[in-house]
Amino acid sequence: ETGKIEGCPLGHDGGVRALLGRQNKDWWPDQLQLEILTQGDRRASPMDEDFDYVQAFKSLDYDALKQDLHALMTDSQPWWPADYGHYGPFFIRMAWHSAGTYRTADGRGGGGEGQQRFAPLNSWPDNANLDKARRLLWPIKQKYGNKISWADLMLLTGNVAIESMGGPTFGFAGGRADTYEPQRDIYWGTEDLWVNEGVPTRIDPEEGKALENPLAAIQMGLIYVNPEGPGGEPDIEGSARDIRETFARMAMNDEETVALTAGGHTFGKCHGAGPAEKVGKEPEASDIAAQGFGWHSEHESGMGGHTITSGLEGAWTNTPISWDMNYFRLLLDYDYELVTSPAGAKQWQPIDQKEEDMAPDAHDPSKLRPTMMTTADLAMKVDPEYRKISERFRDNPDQFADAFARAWFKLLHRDMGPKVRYLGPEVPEEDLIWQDPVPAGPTPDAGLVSEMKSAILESGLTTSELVKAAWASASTYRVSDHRGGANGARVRLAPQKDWPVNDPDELSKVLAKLEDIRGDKDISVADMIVLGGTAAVEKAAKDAGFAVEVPFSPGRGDATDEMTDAESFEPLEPKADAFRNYLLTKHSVPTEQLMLDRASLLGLSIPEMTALVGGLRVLGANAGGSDQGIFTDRPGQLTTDFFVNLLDMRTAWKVVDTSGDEEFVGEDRVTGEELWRASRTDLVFGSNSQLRAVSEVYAERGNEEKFVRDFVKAWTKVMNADRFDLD
Ligand code: HEB
Repeated sequence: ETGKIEGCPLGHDGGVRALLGRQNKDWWPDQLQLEILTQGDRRASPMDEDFDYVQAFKSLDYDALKQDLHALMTDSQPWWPADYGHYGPFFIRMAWHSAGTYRTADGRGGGGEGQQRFAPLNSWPDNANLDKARRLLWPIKQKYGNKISWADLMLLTGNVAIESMGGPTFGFAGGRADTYEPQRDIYWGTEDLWVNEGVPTRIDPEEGKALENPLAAIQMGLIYVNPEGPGGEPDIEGSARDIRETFARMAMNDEETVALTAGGHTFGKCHGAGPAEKVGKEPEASDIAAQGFGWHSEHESGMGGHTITSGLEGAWTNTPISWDMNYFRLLLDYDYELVTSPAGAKQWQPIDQKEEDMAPDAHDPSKLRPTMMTTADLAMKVDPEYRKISERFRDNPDQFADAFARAWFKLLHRDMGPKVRYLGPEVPEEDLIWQDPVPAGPTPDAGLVSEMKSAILESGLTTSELVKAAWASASTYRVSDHRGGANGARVRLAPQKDWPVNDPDELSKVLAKLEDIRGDKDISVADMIVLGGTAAVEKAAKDAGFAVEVPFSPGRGDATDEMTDAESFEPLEPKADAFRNYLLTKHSVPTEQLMLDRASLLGLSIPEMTALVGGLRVLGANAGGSDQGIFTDRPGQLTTDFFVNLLDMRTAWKVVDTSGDEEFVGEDRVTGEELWRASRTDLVFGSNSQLRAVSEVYAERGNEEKFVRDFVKAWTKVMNADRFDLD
């Protein structure tokens, strides 16, 4: 059944594919199914419902925490002794693997929720033994409690580790609140097997196999690439190809990739002291007495000098706990030969290595060990582009340090969204283009807002036009990495202004008119766009007989092209948007599932999604002038007609022959007269039992006003989704 979605790299639908991919239940059938306790609005989180992590973090003694972390680095514990007496490298790997699951296609993954604590990530082969790294942190987590989340703590610890070994950092921001259950909306792939079980690699040029969207790892259970090379083969060029593709999906270019890999492997070592068969099951499959630990090893002491993690063995440099230039020196100055580690992994060893270039043994300073490189490391030397960068960095240590510090900062903060979400004393001043900066906007007073509102409503722009422009602007927001949204008015910049879903000609007309109305008044275009939609919704409610006030929070700013990395916005383009009844091309999953994905990225609940779809239909928000789903004879009024007519037994539905299964016609059961046209995302509100139950509520007599209230609430939530500056 995996064949269904392979080779259909359409992207943006990763969340719904989560339904098709392997889930924790499939991997670990015996795992406790705690979800039965999160049914019926019961929460998984033990925190008070009004717990506010931002406030809690603000009361943290940040310097004291950092001091404790510095002390922890060299406080070796007998149950997991530190290599070279320093846990720094181990913690850097923990932080990198926490952040490194981020992928640009859907913004999911990353270190923002502390998901490394939960399955499947806590048990991925690539995360082997990081259970111990997190456990080493427990006394500090326990000490500082609510004031520091696991998500922040894991990443900060990586930062402090770099500092404590003399490495360069660019700053650090807290602000990542923990979640208390595994993410269920993320798609990691459909494969039944993992990397350690011989799952095939996802990129295979010979078979014409490209990496499926939105995935960013090359085999199930890896963060990015296989260190031993594609599919475990020591093919250095192939490794370079895989690294380039996967790091691009983590939003990293070649320079950032070289800086990160070389900088990371300036520290620490690989662990493969003995045969891999000696290592027991991953944490999620381990014995109850192991208390969350996995990978129990029967190889001698199972720890310290006997540790087996990746199966590769050895340090990259002769100075594994200090920041210096030895990685590039050893990489570029020596020739390498393929050897096999004690665990049987393929790795590379310097030919005729001088004694002074060998690494100390991690647990017996009297011994020397040859250094090593993985196939992935040699890509930094063999690939022509990577090599140019490696040589430049070798010759310019300052450039290397700066590039590493910046790329590391980006790695850790890429999914945090706008800078207003950054907390703590180490937030860097400098604005970075990948933060999608938005300048502070003016704060128009109530008088000006109501003047603008009246002018917009008198301008001749229709409800449909105004609602569509506001929706186009705000609905790019994704809760996964907090990018997009109405702030910045990037809907008037490339590439968004040209997205087909936004009906570019109509949009540019509406935007020009709104700017015209604004004139030289002190209100941003971003505000005008949202205000237009908001005013139109308010009028539509009034026309339906309900006097409601639709909340409007001014204060947005306008970004410019210079502040916008246009290319980085491309993954945000909706290829399907149920809210506007838009489908560019048929996907490999049913269109109604794409609706769930977008709703999930907008952070909407089932009722919120339902109210928005039903409301937007009667307001005429469809893209491209489609008449699907407009089940009303009074469009432009905020009524429950969508639900009433959808659920009316007078209508019988059938698929329109030519559409595959995307378009339907609703006919009068008795006369055969055509009444309505509909898409799958319209009809699913009548066919799916759960969505039908919610639709019934909105179709019931007496709930017309409730619908208006619910719609307005959900609308406002989307309009303000990126307003982290509001309380
Ligand atoms: Fe790394 C380690 C691979 C990137 C940082 N790594 C490691 C290992 C391996 C790898 C195999 C070993 C493990 C054990 O323990 O055994 N990486 C890799 C790859 C890649 C990487 C393939 C892609 C290219 N890294 C990276 C980055 C970073 C890092 C980006 C950061 C920045 N690592 C690291 C560290 C370490 C490692 C620090 C060490 C750890 C210890 O020592 O414990």
